[in-house]
Amino acid sequence: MSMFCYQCQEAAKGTGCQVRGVCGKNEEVAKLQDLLIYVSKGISEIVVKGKLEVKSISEVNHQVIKSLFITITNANFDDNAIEREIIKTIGLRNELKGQVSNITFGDAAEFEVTDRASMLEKASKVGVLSTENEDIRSLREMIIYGLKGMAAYTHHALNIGKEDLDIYAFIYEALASTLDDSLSADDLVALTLKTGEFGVKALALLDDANTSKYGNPEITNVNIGVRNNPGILISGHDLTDLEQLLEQTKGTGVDVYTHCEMLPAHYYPVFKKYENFAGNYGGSWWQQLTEFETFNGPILFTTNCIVPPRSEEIRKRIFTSGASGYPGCIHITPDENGKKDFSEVIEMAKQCKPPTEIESGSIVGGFAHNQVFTLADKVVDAVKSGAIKKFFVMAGCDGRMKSREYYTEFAENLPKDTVILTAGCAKYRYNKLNLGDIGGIPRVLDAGQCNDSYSLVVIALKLKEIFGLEDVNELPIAYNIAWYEQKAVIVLLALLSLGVKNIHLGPTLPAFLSPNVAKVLVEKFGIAGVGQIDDDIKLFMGA
Ligand code: SF4
Ligand code: SF3
Repeated sequence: MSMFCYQCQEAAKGTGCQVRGVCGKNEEVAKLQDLLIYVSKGISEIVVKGKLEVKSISEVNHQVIKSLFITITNANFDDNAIEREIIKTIGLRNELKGQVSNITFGDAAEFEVTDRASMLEKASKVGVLSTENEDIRSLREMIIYGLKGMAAYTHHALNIGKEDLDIYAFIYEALASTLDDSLSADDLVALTLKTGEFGVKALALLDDANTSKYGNPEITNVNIGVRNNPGILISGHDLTDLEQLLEQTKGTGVDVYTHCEMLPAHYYPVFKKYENFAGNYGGSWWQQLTEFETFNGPILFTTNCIVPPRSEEIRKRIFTSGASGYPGCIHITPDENGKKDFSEVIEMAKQCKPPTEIESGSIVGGFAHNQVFTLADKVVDAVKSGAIKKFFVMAGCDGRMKSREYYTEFAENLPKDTVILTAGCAKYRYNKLNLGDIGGIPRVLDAGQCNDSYSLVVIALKLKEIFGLEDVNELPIAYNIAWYEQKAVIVLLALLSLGVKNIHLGPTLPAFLSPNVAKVLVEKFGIAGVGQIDDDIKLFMGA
């Protein structure tokens, strides 16, 4: 076995990728990612045992969240970039050690590597399978994947200038705990739930960062056709990159289109003022292989999900920033003030043909908490009158497996008196279907990106209050969540920590759940997979 990774829903054979990732990650990248996580654990051990004050080590805080983010599925395939982060993190780790004395640390805090070969050799001893007990391994990895999602959201908030030191302190505590052989499975189950609690904090932090900077999302029709100017396609989740790109393209004759998880940017008032913010191009991340061909212009990835491009021509048009990276693609780094220079992307766009139209019309979204609260009376009346029988939270990720057709068919077959609440790229399975509305309320309410699943929680808690219920599970809301990468893991853990029960997770349960850990989730939280559409709908509707 040359590598082992089972962090995403596409893990080979439902157990783990062992030669090359289904995502396209090769052995070297997989191993370097393992080592980056390992050295981040080492730093965490020093911070925790050395009782270092989180507020006095901000460079380390930022490095650790960036490192976690880089290892998220489909974020960074660039071995050289990951190697640079390992070297940087080891340097920071060694400086930190200089601040403490008389403490013995483990190998993660002490090991040294000299070159790529020694990195790969070390990595092969410290990866996922280095934990022998399968239940401990399962819990450790679930915590780490939750932390990766948490770090991604925290990183976006940081880019907007918002931080919560308690989140960093928790990340250190949790990462250090994954090295601690004295912790039992019960201890790690408790830590998993605590990870969910901090997940809620991270989601709230990012929500506050986004809405305080860009305004509250509002109902918006987003054009899915094209204009006649050349365009830049921006993908991923980072709104600060989008803001800078829109500023720099103003008046250049180059339009900006969103792709995949960047679609919800259109819902924010601040971005609406840009006349060259043209619309959304294409569908979910995995459709990029064909859609980038017809887009014709440059593509800027601010985060995941990158699919290895099929041709040199496309690769040359891909730029990356932040935690994302791809070998041979230009990576745009910020200056000391956080400013990124996108002139190379803009100049390339000017030389390219305008995008080829692949669809036309518009899609509606912007149903985040603030907007939904303004519609609260209407929604409550519809529930009381029986016009709306049930809400279905269908948030999360999309993926390329055929089994994901389940979600389209599920949405199509839901009774007409139900409403889908969505967030994340999972929405592309049903956001272009004509599912109609109930008394003017669309049957698919899109809150935004995967992190805006937070909005769905805030809405649920508000409805609980309005209806005077004791328990959020008494609401007429069912949860049928699709997952793919690690941000969905933190969203799931956040929902569990808020007491949400009976969540269905698909299209398959995570490979990283050992049978015993899966049993705990089933018994404690009623977690279940998905089955046949008709049976599932009957089950959800309580028939
Ligand atoms: Fe496999 Fe997913 Fe890991 Fe990629 S991220 S190597 S597809 S388990
Ligand atoms: Fe999608 Fe990659 Fe997860 Fe933000 S873009 S949800 S998969």
